Amino acid sequence: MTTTRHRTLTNWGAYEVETDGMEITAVHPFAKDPDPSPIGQSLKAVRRSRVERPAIRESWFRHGPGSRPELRGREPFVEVDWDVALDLLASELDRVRTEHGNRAIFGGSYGWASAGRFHHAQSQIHRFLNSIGGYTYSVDDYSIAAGHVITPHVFGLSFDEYMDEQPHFVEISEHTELVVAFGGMPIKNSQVQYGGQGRHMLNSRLETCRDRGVRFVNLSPLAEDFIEAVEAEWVPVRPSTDTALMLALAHSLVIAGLEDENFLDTYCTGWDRFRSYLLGESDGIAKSAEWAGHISGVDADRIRALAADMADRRTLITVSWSVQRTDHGEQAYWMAAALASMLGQVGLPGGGVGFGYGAVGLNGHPVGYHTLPRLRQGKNPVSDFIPVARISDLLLHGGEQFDYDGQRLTYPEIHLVYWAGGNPFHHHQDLNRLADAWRVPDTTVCHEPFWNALARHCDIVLPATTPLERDDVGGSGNDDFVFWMEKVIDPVAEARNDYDIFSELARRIGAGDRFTEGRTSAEWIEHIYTRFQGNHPDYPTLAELQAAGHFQIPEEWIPPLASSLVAFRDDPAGAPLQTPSGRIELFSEMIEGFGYDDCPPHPSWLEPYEWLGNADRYPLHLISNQPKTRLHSQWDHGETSVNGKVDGRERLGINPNDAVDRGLVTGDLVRVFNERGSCLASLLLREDLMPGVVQLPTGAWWDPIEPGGLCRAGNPNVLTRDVGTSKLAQGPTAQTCLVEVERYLGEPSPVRAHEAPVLLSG
Ligand SMILES: Nc1nc2c(c(=O)[nH]1)N[C@H]1C(S)=C(S)[C@@H](COP(=O)(O)OP(=O)(O)OC[C@H]3O[C@@H](n4cnc5c(=O)[nH]c(N)nc54)[C@H](O)[C@@H]3O)O[C@H]1N2
Ligand SMILES: Nc1nc2c(c(=O)[nH]1)N[C@H]1C(S)=C(S)[C@@H](COP(=O)(O)OP(=O)(O)OC[C@H]3O[C@@H](n4cnc5c(=O)[nH]c(N)nc54)[C@H](O)[C@@H]3O)O[C@H]1N2
Ligand SMILES: [Mo]
Repeated sequence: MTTTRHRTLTNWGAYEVETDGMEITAVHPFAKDPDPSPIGQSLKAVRRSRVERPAIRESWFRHGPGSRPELRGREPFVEVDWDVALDLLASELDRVRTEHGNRAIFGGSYGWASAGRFHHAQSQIHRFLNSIGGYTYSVDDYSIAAGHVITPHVFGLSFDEYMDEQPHFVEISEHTELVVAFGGMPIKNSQVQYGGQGRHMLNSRLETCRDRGVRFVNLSPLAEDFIEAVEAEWVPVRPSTDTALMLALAHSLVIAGLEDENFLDTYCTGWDRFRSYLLGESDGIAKSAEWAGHISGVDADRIRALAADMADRRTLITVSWSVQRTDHGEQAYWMAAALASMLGQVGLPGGGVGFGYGAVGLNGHPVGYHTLPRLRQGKNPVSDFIPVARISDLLLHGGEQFDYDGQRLTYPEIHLVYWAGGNPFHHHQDLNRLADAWRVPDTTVCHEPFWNALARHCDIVLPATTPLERDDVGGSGNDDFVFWMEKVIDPVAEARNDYDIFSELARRIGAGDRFTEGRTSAEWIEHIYTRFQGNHPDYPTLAELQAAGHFQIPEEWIPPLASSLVAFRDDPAGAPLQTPSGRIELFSEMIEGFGYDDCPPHPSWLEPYEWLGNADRYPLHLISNQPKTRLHSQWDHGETSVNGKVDGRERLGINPNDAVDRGLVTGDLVRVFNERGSCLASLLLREDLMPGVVQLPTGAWWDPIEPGGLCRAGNPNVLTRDVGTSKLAQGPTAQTCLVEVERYLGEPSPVRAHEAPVLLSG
């Protein structure tokens, strides 16, 4: 058998993929990657579970838009020729925009899609929809929505700017003495980088820090949120209670007289108001170590000792993104900023507060997305938008008003939903509610390589290629490699590139030239690469990149980042922050002016809508964290993901005490449930999980037995609640969720998630 090898890039790293022309016979990690991710092995499943031909839901095909929407997700599909599908979709897009205006098209299309700068599905769909008059869009993301909105209010920087400025690896290893990590820095998460990465460095960088004497404290329900090698001290914290714990650390500083008065006076505003809340002067409740001990489950003496330690040395407070994916998630980030301000180390090397080190991998100096090749998306003439996680509300409450960051906005009435490169039936909370909301539009459309739950729920499903089936150039703003991504195999069955699908649709709607500018994919890749290289004459030409496969941007070519926090520290009057006061806002008059009952004007503890402190019928807190074995729902049918399951079902982690109470052992088939839904999982007893907490990773393809019924595969989003963090950010709150677990006594129905639906020929 002769095989060939081709370089590709994924969101979890670079690989050389070996093929006999049909199957992927082997996947070899990139030689320069010291710690490659096993997720790459799943690429061998490229021909399985594929959408092979354009498919249209039967009722929609026979009776037109809006027919029997309640059958979405369980009706057969009619397979049709590309021309039939494209003609139908083009005329439906035209009908909706003519009858209802472009705002009736929801094209937010949130999701991670695949690596590759040109074939990036979100860039393609947004450019296409802009070329035909625009669409209702979405803002922020599922990762850090609350962080995105609160950070500018506190630091006067966008969240992305803040992430660029926060202490980087070299600073931490050289200056930081103590890292106090809320939500840890899970190594599993650093496998992944939006856009791809050449090298996985978190492991070795954490070891370097340890060798230089940096001490780590892991404040998290899961010990596994740090690698063992750094010997982090594990302090189990009840989920969704971090704000209370941080308040008590702050209170302990004040009681011991350890807060940095000079920093608070010079660089912050609102310390008085906040201090009076901390001490209980404003509300009668001192936020003491004892008070927070009852809430968070952390011993009061431990809290006081940690506060003293933090004041005594160069301390970096880190907060994972998961911590703000909770009810009132804004407060945790704001409170972390307040605590760091009280230590007076913001703007000092290796001090202050930083967010998401597990997710972005204790990165070095970021290259910045702006410097990479990219496809311009054009201008969207429609001004309507939603905070990304309000998708079900949008569909259910068209015409009604909602709040967001000081604005009163109206949900437009949506008639058509169009998705390419994301999977709302993976990422959204309360999937049974989403399925109800999904019945509202006349038409739902997606481009998908695979028959996952999104594809099953659409009226028109167009088969898309994966990156293995096309050339591209790839790279990430958080990494210093640029890759040539080479096509490995021909498109599977009738799959087409998103670009080619949109080009055909645009042509039918009379926007062909606007969308394509007369270029083929290959010409576009050359165009965007050449434009990028034109700004950096030292970079290789496209031909040189293609020949070499990749290049690493030398450190000295990466422009130095101006740190506004350092400048502010040096000269608070001359280089003020871009907040209303020019300082770090521990009290925000602007937020006070919004008058939100669920987002007070200074960091505050607000009881989450459900948590271990008010657990009754559902006594266990569910953590649905990111999966070790895949990227979200991507390649769920691939070997790395499948090997992590039992009989096709996810494993639910539980503390042995909670298992004993329920008479359960490892390997038991259990039902996880609450009032919103239920799923099956295979039980796994874990000593490294705190009592009262269970853990089920995200990403199993949703596989309900019947509408609203038991999910056989173990998708945690049948259990999570679909409520925003607050009126400020309206972010998702997936990590705030109570459940109960019991042995499943029914006949275990086999998982069908990876099978295609019934397909009829057209
Ligand atoms: N319970 C719970 N839920 C969560 C989270 C949580 O912590 N807990 N985390 C949230 C977070 S942070 C995120 S970012 C989201 C992630 O949610 P998503 O980003 O929506 O999840 P993915 O599985 O990455 O979905 C990408 C989809 O794009 C498809 N795709 C890949 N490449 C291409 C392409 O080139 N073209 C086309 N047309 N399609 C392509 C894939 O097959 C897949 O279906 O999930 C969120 N959901
Ligand atoms: N392998 C892999 N890596 C990924 C992804 C993936 O799908 N697969 N997805 C990527 C994406 S899109 C994102 S946004 C990032 C997400 O990065 P994070 O948001 O940090 O990731 P999670 O895995 O959801 O959460 C990390 C840990 O936080 C802890 N935790 C949860 N809730 C709480 C809480 O209330 N308090 C405290 N103190 N700890 C809590 C849990 O123990 C959990 O293991 O990861 C990225 N990395
Ligand atoms: Mo994310």
